[in-house]
Amino acid sequence: MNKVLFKQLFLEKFETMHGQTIEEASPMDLYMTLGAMIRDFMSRKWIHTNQTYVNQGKKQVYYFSMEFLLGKMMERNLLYLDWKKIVLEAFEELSIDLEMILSLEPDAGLGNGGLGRLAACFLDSLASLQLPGHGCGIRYKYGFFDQKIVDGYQVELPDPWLKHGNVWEIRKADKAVEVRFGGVVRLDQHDNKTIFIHENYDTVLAVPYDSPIVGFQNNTVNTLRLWSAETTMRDFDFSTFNRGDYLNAVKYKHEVESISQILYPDDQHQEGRILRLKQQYFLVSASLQSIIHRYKRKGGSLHEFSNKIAIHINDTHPVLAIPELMRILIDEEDMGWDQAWQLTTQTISYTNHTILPEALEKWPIDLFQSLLPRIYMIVHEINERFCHGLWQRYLNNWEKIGQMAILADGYVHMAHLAVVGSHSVNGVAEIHSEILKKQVMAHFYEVFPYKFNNKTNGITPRRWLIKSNPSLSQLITDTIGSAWLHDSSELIQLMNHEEDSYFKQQIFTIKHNNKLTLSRIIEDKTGIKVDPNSIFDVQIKRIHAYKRQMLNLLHIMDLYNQLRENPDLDILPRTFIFAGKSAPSYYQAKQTIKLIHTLADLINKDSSIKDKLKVVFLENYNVSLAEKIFPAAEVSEQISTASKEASGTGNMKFMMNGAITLGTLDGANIEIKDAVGEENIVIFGLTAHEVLAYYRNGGYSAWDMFHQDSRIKTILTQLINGFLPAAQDEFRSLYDALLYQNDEYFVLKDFSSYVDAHRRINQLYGNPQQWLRMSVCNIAHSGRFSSDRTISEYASGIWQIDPVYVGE
Ligand code: 26V
Repeated sequence: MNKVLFKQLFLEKFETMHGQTIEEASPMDLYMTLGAMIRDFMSRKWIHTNQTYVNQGKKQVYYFSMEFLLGKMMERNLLYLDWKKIVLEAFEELSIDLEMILSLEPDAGLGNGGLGRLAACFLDSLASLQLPGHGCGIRYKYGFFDQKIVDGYQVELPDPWLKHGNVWEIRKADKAVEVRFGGVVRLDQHDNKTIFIHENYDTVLAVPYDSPIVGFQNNTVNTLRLWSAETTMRDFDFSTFNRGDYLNAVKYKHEVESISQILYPDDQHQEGRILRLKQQYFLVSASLQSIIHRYKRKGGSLHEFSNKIAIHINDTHPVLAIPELMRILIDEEDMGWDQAWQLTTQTISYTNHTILPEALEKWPIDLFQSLLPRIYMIVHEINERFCHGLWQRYLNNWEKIGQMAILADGYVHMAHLAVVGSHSVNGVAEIHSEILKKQVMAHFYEVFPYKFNNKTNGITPRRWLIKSNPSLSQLITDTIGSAWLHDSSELIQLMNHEEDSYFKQQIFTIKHNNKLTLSRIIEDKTGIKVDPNSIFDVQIKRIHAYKRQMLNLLHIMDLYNQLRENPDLDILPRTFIFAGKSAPSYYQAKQTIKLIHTLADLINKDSSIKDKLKVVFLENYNVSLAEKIFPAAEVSEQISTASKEASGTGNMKFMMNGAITLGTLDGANIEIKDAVGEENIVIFGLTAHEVLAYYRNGGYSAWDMFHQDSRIKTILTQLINGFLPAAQDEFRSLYDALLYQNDEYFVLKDFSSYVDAHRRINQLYGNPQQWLRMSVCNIAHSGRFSSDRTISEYASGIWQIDPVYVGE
C-alpha cells in the first residue's frame, strides 16, 4: 500500500458504498469507508491464515470467555497493518482529520474489568506471536453500562455500541447452530445401550459474528467469534404464531433475544440469575458445536480431538464446556464415557481469577436441572464418579468429601467442576496461585497436584505503550533500536540509560507533555484546572471495598487536615485522579464515588490550601479513557488488601508508562517488586500472611485503631459530623463499615504505613534525577509483563501449540 493507491481506493470505496461524492460525506460515512477498506484488506490475509491452518493441520486453541473488553479497533488495525502513516498523509491531502474519524468509533466494551481486558490482550498476543488461537464469546447488544455522574452519584445508562453497525464483524448466518434449553430427557435402549432422548425443549438459534484479529505487522489473522441469540423461524412463525397467539409469539422472541442483550455488570458477586446461566450455556454449546462441525468437516477424527484442539475457559463462567463436550461425544458421537472423559479433560484447561468467596459461582440444583436437564445428568455422573474415588481415598471423611463435591448443599459448584474436568488449573500471579494451592483449593491440590500451575498475567505493549504513548515509544526506539517492538524483553536495554541525563530529560519532557494533555481532558470533562507540575497520583479500576479506594480517600482527608492547619506545609502539590465504575447494586461502592466527589468539591474550592491538593474523578472509565490516563500517571495506586487482588493488570500498564507503584504486597505487585528491586517501588501495609492470620485467628479491632491514632479518629468523625458538604448521614454506611463492621479490608490497620509510604513518594519525587531513574528502571523491566510472555507460557505449558507461519 502507498499513499497514492490508498487515496484512489478510498475514493472509489466511498462512492460505491455511499453512492455520492466525498464532498458530501459525513464523518461517520468516512469512518465506515475506512473501516470497510481495512476489513477488505484484512479479509485476504484472513482467508489465507485459515487455509494455512487447515493445510498444516496443527493444533489450535479456542479461548472461551464471557467477556472481551476490546476497546476501539481502527487505530489498532492501522498500526498493525502498518498503514497509519499512509492514511494520515492521504487524509491530510483530502482535508480529513484522522484523529476525529478515529474518535467516532465506539469502544467495544464487552467486559467488566480485568478479566475481560485480559482476554483482549491475549487475543492480541496470540495473533502477534503467530499462534493459531481464537476467541469465542457473546455479542452483547449492550456492553458495559455508560457511567454518568449526577450530583456526585453514579447513574447507569445503556451502551448501545452497535447503534451504527460494526464495521469489523461479519455475520455468518449459514454457520448458525441450535442451542436447547429446558424439556425432559427420556431413556431408551438401542443395540443394548441406554440412549438419552431430549424432548420438548426450547430452541435458541445461535448466529455467529466473526471479527478478524490481525497480528502486529505479520500475516496472521485469527478470529473472534461472538454469538448472537435469535429465534428459529420455525419456532417463531409456525408453532406459536400459527396458534393465533401473536402476543405470546412476540414475547417469546423477546425472551430468546434477551440471552445476548446485556453484559452482567457485577464482577465480584455471584447473582444466581437464570438468564446468566442461559448465557453461559449458550456460549459453550454454540462454540463447541461449531468447533466440532468444522473439525469433522475438515476430516478430523474425534479420537484425535485433544491433540488438535485445546479449549481454555476464562474463569468458571464457561465451565459448562465440560459437560457439553461430554454430551456431544456421548449422545451425538456415540462414544463411551471413559473415552469421552479422557478427551474432555485433555482438551480443557481453566484459569481462576478471583479468591473472593462471594464471587465463586454456584447454581441452585433445581434451577440448573430444569434449565439443562441432560447437562445436569452428566454433571451428576461426573460428581458420582469423582466422589466415588474420594470415598476410596478418604474412607469415611464425609466432611472433606462434602467440601469437594461438585453437587453439595443444593448447589452445583462450578469451580469444583472446573478442577475435576480439566487438565490444568492456573492462577494469575505467583502469590495467587500459591493461595489457591494452600488455601482455597487445598483439598483439590492434594488430589490433583499435577494440574496446578501459575501463569502471571500480562498486557499487550502494543495497545498500552506503542498506541497509547507514541512519543515514549519513539524515544525508546531512538534509544535502543526497534527490536523491542517485536520482543518486549528488549526493553531491558534501557537500563544502560538509567544514568543518562539527556535521556532522562526526554523522559521527563514526554511525561510532562502527557500530563498537559490529560490536564486539558480533565478541564474539558470536569471544569477542574489541575497543575501539570503537581504529582499525578492515580487510582483507576473498578470501585470495590477490597481495592480500598477508601484508604486513598482517608489519606487525602488527612493531608487536607494538615494543610488547613498549616498552609505552608512542606509537601509537593498533588493531583489525585480517580476513575472507575461501581456495580449498579453495590451501595458501598456507589457511596465511595459520592465521597470522592464530595471531597473534590470541598478541597478543590478551598483557596486556603494554595492549590497544593486537587481531587479529580473522571467519569465513564473505559479502555479509551485508560489509554489517555496511563501515559500521564506518575504514581500508581495498587493498594488492595494483601491476598485479595489475584493479579491486577493496571499495575503493569502504569509501570510500562514509567509510573512508580505505591502498593501492597498483593497480586502481581510482588513480581513487579522482584523485577525492579525494592528501591524502585514503594511498598506498604500488611502482608498476605498477616491478613490471612487475622482472618483465621481474629485479633483485629478497628476501634483500637480509632482510639490509638488521633488522625484516624479525626477523619472518621469528619465523615459523619457535618464537616463534609453533603447530607449529615450520607457517609454513615462507609463509617459503619470501617468501625461497626470491623473494617473487613484492614483500611485502618494499613493507614499509618500508607501515610508513611506517601511521605516516601514525596521525598523521591523531590529528587527529580532519582525519580526519573526509578521511572526508567520500571519501563525497562516491564517487558516481563507483556502478554506475549504470558501467552508463550500458556502455549507451551498448557495448550501445547506452536506458531504457524503464514506467508504473504
Ligand atoms: C464474576 C462475575 C460473577 C457473576 C456475575 C458476573 C461476573 C463477571 C465477572 C466475574 C469475574 C471477575 C473476576 C475478575 O475480573 N478478576 C480479575 O481478573 C484479573 C485478570 O486475571 C486480575 O488481574 C484481577 O486481579 C482480578 O480481580
